[in-house]
Amino acid sequence: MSLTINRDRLLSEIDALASYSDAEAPAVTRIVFTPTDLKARAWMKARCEEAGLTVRQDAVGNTFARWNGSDPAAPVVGTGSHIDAIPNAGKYDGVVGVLGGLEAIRALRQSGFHPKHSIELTIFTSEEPTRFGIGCLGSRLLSGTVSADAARKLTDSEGTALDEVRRNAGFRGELEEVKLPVGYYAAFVELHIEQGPLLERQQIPLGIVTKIAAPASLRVLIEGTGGHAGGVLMPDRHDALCAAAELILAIENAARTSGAVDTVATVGICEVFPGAVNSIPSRVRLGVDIRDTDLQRRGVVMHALEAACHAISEKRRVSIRSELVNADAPAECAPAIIEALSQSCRKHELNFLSMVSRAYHDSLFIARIAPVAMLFIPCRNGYSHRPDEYAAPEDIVRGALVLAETLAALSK
Ligand code: HGY
Ligand code: MN
Ligand code: MN
Repeated sequence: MSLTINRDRLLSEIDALASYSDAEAPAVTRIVFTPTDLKARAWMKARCEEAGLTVRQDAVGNTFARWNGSDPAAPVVGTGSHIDAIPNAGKYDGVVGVLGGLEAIRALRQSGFHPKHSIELTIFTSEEPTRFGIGCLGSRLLSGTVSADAARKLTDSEGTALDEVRRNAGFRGELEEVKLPVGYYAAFVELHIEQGPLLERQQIPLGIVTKIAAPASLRVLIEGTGGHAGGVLMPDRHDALCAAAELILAIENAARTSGAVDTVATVGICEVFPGAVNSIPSRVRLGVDIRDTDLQRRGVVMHALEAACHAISEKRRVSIRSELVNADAPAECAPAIIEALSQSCRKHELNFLSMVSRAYHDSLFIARIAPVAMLFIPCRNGYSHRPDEYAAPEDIVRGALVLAETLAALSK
């Protein structure tokens, strides 16, 4: 079987998809269920139908583009990723897995390959936590990791409920229908940029992911007394932003001193109220992201956060309340899928690095219901979630080629 990836088409489609953005190029912003996202979804659906795939969308907008295999009863071999993008992101995160997956399927169809298992490209809804505060909403619902009832309680930053937003976006049906039946997948493989510097540093063209780190996120509300920036003397202040500053540094310190490089913590959201230069901050909302490959170490950082909340609240006489949004287990990738990826790399005499993914992905949740592995390609300086995110054309093509080879091996 000789496989040819259509490089020009793949690269031009990545550029075309990037044009669906609410930010100035080269930045990409594509928040789930916004008009821009819906246009991008419609464009993706047309590309999949043009490629001869049958497309269905579920009640939360997960999109499945299927190439029917010769045995309709056989479990599906899946691939895919996401096309939503956080504010001021790049154009490769998620997109390489979706368009690279589509291109891999096209190359297999063109080569005359006929799968026994149906091969299905999935575009997962809301991989990014931007709109509803939790990552991987679509794959959590597909895998049953989040229940329909719990999902219905989610609201976006305007307070609009998920059900209302998705129905207005045209996705009908009940969230209960999203969960996939047991045994749906025979295998799932996700192609993604590394979002880290290791492959580039070690000059290795591909990464095979053996483990996906465990993400946790929390919201913290800090309330002080506020007041006039001139009239309130320093000893009388209960400044919510100064308390937040202490807490942020305590969180950073806990991650830095965990004893392992795999422990990371970020405060990516800091909303200050009332946000006037001459008014002492009375309320601060923080968004905290804590990850590790080891649950016990992650737990130590989360306990340190709680202890710091208590100590700072006492010392500064402000109220501090933390709310856990998610605390997920890590995922071990399946040896059989790792082996299939390794065989494909060897077949093309491509070196690869076995590695951990510190970013989370939809595969983290699909791993709850299927044997999963991921294939990484390098990204320049490891940059991601920034407009200068970049993957070289030859790396993208190599990733799609090895993915195609692997999908063929798994769907025979
Ligand atoms: O945050 C993550 O790891 C993913 O890129 N959403
Ligand atoms: Mn991302
Ligand atoms: Mn991603």
